[in-house]
Amino acid sequence: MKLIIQIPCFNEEKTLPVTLREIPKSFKGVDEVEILIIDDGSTDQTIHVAREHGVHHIVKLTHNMGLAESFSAGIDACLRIGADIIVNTDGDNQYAGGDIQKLIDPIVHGEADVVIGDRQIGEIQHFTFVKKRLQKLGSWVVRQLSGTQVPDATSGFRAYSREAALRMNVISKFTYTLETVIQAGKKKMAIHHVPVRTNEPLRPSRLFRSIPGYIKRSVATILRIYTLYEPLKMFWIVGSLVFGTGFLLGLRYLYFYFTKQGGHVQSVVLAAVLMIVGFQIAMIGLLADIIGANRRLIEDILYRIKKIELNKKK
Ligand SMILES: Nc1nc2c(ncn2[C@@H]2O[C@H](COP(=O)(O)OP(=O)(O)O)[C@@H](O)[C@H]2O)c(=O)[nH]1
Ligand SMILES: [Mg+2]
Repeated sequence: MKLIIQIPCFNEEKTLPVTLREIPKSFKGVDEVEILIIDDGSTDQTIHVAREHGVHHIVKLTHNMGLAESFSAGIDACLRIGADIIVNTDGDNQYAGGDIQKLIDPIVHGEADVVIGDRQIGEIQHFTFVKKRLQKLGSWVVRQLSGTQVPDATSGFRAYSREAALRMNVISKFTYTLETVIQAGKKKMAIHHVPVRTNEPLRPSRLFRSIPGYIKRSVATILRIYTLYEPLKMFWIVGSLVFGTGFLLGLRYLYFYFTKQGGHVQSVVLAAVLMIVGFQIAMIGLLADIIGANRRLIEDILYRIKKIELNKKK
């Protein structure tokens, strides 16, 4: 068993040494441990610091591509290097390196494909009240949509089995955390969660800068990914709402027509328009569903190609 711990880094020269120091050198059930950092176009000495501290692999992106791209680049590299388990942690030592064993245990024992470290948000002192509420709400929405029990969906402290990593395709540019949970749920992977400890912050969060921006991007990501996996449901819900509004308006018109000697012709026009548009939205859902079937086939081909590619190298 080979474990690779990947750390996405963007200008982490100050905190990376602490993060690396906290990571144990060996783990139960694992023969080899290697560390990989993804340098997302850092302008500081991150790479130099990483080399000095004995990081085994460095994936260097030439300019800042964002966390989601870095995560995918890291997963690709880990698979090529032959990882059987991939752990992702942050470069600011937010997560306790000492809990990596807990994170990988369910995968080592063959019980899980994905294990998510639960920070137990309610107990973190330095999170503001609003941040706690938002994270909890976000996790609740993701649980409903993904059909999983993940308590902390935005946690970046996770372990993936090789199979799970091969099947994962990150599409969004902003956050991979929510997307991968929904994907894993929809692909019926076994997702476990374990309580993990967090450390005091060494610097302020860079991903959670402004509340409205964070909400906007999270909602957009969740909606997009959910639509990707359940296009029929999504379009039918929107279509039925529009159609239903038109239908009720039509009934109202008929009521006035028969009881009060005539309604307004404008409401008939509006009712008809809404019903037609609503119906068409629902029909687009069918089209999206057919396209979705193709995506599933393409994903399966991608999975097989990755496997062939990687087996050749081994
Ligand atoms: N690749 C990449 N990583 C980033 C970027 N911004 C933050 N990170 C990394 O993402 C992780 C979490 O970032 P952080 O600012 O601590 O956000 P937090 O999760 O809200 O605490 C750290 O390992 C950062 O180095 C970015 O633009 N690109
Ligand atoms: Mg952090």
